[in-house]
Amino acid sequence: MENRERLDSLLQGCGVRLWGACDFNPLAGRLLSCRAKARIPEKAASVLCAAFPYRSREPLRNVSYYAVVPDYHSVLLPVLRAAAGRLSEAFAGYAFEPFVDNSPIPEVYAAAMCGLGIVGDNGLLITPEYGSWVFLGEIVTDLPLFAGQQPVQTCPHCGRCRAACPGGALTGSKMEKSRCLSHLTQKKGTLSGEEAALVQKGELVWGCDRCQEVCTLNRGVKETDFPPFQEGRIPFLRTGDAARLTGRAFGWRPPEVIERNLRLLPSKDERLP
Ligand code: B12
Repeated sequence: MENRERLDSLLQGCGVRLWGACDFNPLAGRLLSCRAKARIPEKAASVLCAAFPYRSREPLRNVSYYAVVPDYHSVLLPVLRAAAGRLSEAFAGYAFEPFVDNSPIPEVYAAAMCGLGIVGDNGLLITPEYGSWVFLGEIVTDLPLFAGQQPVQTCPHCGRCRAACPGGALTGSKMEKSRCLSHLTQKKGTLSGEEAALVQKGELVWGCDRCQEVCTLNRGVKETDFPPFQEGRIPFLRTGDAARLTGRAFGWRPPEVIERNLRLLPSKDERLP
């Protein structure tokens, strides 16, 4: 890729260590519908994807690892905005738009096309260094960096994630969201009896990590060395915490959702000695 070294030093300077680039065109027909879609530059040509590791081992927790750390949207957007700003200065006349999660880009596939890792049967991007314990974000630009389709590699299909999924959400060719505990623990309102029973099969009052915990490619991977995710970690929530704590990934839902889950998993409301 032309400009690789220049881009690398610029992105590293902004705290973006793991990144890659791919052609926008193969993604154009697969964009997710969301309001942020309007921000995609008119003549989008390339996507710069970045991965940020977030996991440190937690001996005791009742929320999934992604919610232990400060809200990744608030952490990563400023990093990518700063990077986009530096890129605009370095490549005058081109547009650079950052996105995190709330993004029209199917981030897992885009990151795989950028060579950041492979796509697991659990639908997640698995990097060689940190496994799947990374958040993704990207900058879409009209600067041509890469043409053509880069192949997306997949995991060796060992079957562990499929077998371990508490809700059996990974049995078909697509993830069945309605049986995914991550989805159910985040769902607003009253859960049906079947949904509540599934939440009770899990261990966590927010999110689910089962398909990642059993993944063979996650064995022996490095813990996070990204400073914003090494601090401010809250692995355990008790009644009342969700309303009190701000700037967390669960903040986009009313606190009643976690309170409901704590009632479904009462033993998880007690901090063990
Ligand atoms: C909505 C969403 C969820 C929903 C639904 C997920 C789903 N798969 O339907 C719920 C709440 C369940 C969820 C759960 C989780 N999520 Co989520 N989620 C998203 C979000 C916002 C959109 C995903 C989406 O709706 N995809 C649409 C469906 C249709 O995608 P799909 O089934 O994969 O179909 C696409 C592919 O088939 C693709 N495709 C197939 N073949 C090919 C080939 C090529 C060449 C291309 C280009 C595309 C392509 O095209 C389809 C349409 O785009 C993304 C961020 C993003 N913008 O991508 C994060 C994201 C995927 N989630 C993330 C995380 C961390 C999680 C959890 C681990 C959180 C947790 N601990 O509980 C769990 C994991 C559950 C699991 N195993 O998937 C991370 C994943 C990071 C990683 N390492 O991969 C992301 C990327 C957020 C981020 N910015 O970091 N999530």
